[in-house]
Formats: sequence, structure tokens, C-alpha cells
Amino acid sequence: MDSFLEAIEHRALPIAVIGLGYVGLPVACMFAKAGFTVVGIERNETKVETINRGLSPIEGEEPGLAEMLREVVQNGRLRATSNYAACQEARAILISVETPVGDDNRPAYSALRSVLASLGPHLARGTLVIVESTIAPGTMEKVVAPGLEAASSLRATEDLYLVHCPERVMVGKLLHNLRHMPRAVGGMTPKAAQRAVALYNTFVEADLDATTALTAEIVKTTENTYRDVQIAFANEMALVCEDLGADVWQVRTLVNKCPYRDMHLPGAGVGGHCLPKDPWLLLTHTSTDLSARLIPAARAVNDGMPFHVAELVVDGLRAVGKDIEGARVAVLGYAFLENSDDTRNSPSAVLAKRLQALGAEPVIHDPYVPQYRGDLPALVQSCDAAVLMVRHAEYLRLDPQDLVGWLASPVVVDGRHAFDAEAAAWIYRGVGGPRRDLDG
Ligand code: SAJ
Repeated sequence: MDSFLEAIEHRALPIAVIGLGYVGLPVACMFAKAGFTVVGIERNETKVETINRGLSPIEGEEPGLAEMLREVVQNGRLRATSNYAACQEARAILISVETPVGDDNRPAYSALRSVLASLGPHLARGTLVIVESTIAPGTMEKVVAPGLEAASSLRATEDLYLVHCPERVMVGKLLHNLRHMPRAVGGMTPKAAQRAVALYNTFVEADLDATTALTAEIVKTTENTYRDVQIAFANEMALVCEDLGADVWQVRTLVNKCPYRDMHLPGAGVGGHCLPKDPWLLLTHTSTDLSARLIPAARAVNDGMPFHVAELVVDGLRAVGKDIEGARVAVLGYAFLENSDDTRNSPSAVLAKRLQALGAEPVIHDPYVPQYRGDLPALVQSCDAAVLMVRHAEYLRLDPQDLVGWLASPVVVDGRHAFDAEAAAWIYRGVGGPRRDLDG
């Protein structure tokens, strides 16, 4: 067995994890828990200080993370710093920094490029470097390898072992997924993939599939693009059913009784830090003559849903003789996902802007987002309509009769199929239907 694999076997391989966010921090903890000595590199000094006190900076419920972090900091296996010189000793380095797309739908790799430039001078020959961040297919070859070569004067595939191993973590089950989700381990050389597999085998209990870096880049962006297209199909079916005067929710229930069908949930839009950007990452380096049509069209359908919700508000107000101009509209939910405080790419933000463009005043409420917390009845009291944008548990417990009682006019638009259209005497407009008016 080569000395690298032997060092892994004996947990004698020093590890560095760059970027201690909701991916990097749990990864650093898992390797430390497995017995390795790990240094976490983090630019946010406050986070560094918090972690070195054995406290987790990650908000929200993450089973097991706080305890594991405290244990590995106290036993000295994990420490954090903002100083890249700490990477000097590392022989395996994992990179988990943000890789967003800009308004032009092109990758915004400033964080990644900055990491490569800072890491290069401290890289030793023979080091395994694993990029876990979601990246556009071709990024390992076009950005990571040249970036490290320029900053280290080492040769990417002769002197280093470069790998892309995309994460499959989900907020709320970070540690669970790290241990139990299968991983594509994409090496720029077979030996690189082999070394990464041996390293992950020290805590992963699922398949570790060695493949090429390009394949791994495509796998991750594809699995989220697949979901985005599936959701877009459900959303387009919602629009079709509204147009035909049917209820997409009944259609969906009956369609999904058919084997091998899994129609997703129509809704008020697709937010978050994965689905809105990964389809664009997937297409970043494709040649212009490819002209992919389905994937961009699916993005357009999903991005169009908050605008459709605004149209339903206009229609609902019209049914009570009110104009959208000057109307106050309660927006229930600002996070991108139920029972979460994460507002990245929030569809509600798009809806609020659209309502303002139409001359209305959006009044936003969200029990999980600090600036939008507040007394719901008081907030809704002065509004001409209410829009349900997120299935937060608090909203699902609402009695529609109460909601109608608080509103200045009984207009409710349901963006997430949270209410039964027959549950109150109201003007009800649901995404995907059904519609209900005061005369039944
Ligand atoms: N959404 C719909 N209809 C659906 C499902 C979701 O409109 O049928 C909307 C949600 O309201 C939300 C957005 O799409 O605004 C994204 O929801 P999501 O459930 O996909 O949650 P994410 O963005 O956290 O996706 C993550 C991804 N995980 C990783 O990238 C590691 C995704 O691959 C997972 O499938 C997803 O979690 C999950 O299943 O929880």
C-alpha cells in the first residue's frame, strides 16, 4: 500500500478544510471524529473564534453537529484559523466555498479563485485537493487546475491529486447525509479518485463511485437540473389546469397513482441555493451550437410562477371590485422553503417586487425571518388580500375563517395548496386552481 493510503489507514494524514459553512464545517467534524487532525480555514474571524470555542455557528436544527464539534475541538482534532499557512502540513485539502451564478447566469467564482490563489503557495507536492462545491462541468480543468498551477508552480496532474466530489447535504440532515448519501468521486486522474475514495471511506457508509472529474461535475448539476425540470413540468400543468378550469391537485393525485409517475408539487416558484443556479452551471461550458432548450425553458417556467401569483392577486381583487393599484397585499412567507429561515432566491421577493410594480403595497410576514416576524392578525388586518407563499407550519394551522375575518376584503391566493378552497366564504385563487368566488 502506498504511503498516502497507509497514512489514511492510520489516521496520520493531516487534513485541511477550506470554507467552514454548512458543507465544510460538518465535513471537518466528520474527519476529525474519524480520528484525523483537521484544520479548518475560514475567512470569517467571528466564525473562527466561535468554532475554536467548540460552538457551532450554524443556525437551525442539525442533529449531532453541535455535540460532535464540541468533542473534536475539545480533544484537539479540529481547530479553525483564517491563516492559509496552516495548510502547509495538510496532505488532503477539501474546498467547500460558495459558487453562485451572477445575474447573467454565469458562474461567479470569485470565492473559489481567491481560495486557489491563497492555497497555492502552501501546497506540497503529492497533496490530494478535493473540490466539494458545486461547479460547472469543465471547471476542474479550466479553473481549478490552472489556478493551483499558477499559484503553486506545481503541475496539476503530475504533482497533485485533483478531485471533484460534489456534496449532497441537505439543511437539517447535514451529518446524516454526509455519512449515508452515495458520492460520485471524480478524479482528474484515476489515482486521484482512488485516494479520495480511500479518504471518504473513513466515514462514508454509502457507495463511493470513482469516476472522472467531468462526470462528477455533470452528475451534481444534473441531479438538481432534473429536479428543476420536474418542478417546471408540475408548474406548467398547474397553468394548463387553471386554463381548462380543472384542479391540478386532483390531476396530480390521480396521475401519480400510475406506476413510474412522480409529478412534483406545483407552486409559487423555485427558490434556494441549488435549483435556481445548477441548471445554468450545467450549461456554462456547453458549445453555443448546442442550444439546449428544455433546461432554460424549465427555468423560465419556474421563474415565472411568482408573476403568475401576482396575476391571481389582480384577478382576486377584481372579483371584489378592487384595483391592484393602491391595494395592500399580505405576503405570508418569505423563506424559500417551509419551516426554514433561508431566504436565498426567495420567490416571495420576486412577488413583492412585482406587486410594487403593479402599484400595490406588499406587507410581508414570516415567522422564521427576523425582519418579517410579527403578529399575523394585526398585519393582515389592514390588507385587501393575502397570498400564501410558504407552507410554514404556523400558516397550515390557520383557520381560513379567521384569515377572512382579519382581511379588509376576503381575497386569498394560495401559492402552495395550503388551504381547502371550500373552507371559507372567500375569493380563493389557488395556483393550479381551483377558483372559488363569493357566490360559490
Ligand atoms: N419546490 C417546488 N415543488 C417541488 C419541490 C420543491 O416548488 O415539488 C420548490 C420549493 O418550494 C423551494 C425550491 O423548489 O422553493 C427548492 O426546494 P428543494 O426541496 O429542492 O430544496 P433545496 O433547494 O434545498 O434542494 C436540496 C438539494 N440538495 C442538494 O443540492 C444537496 C436537492 O438536490 C434535494 O433534492 C433537495 O434539497 C431535497 O430533496 O431536499
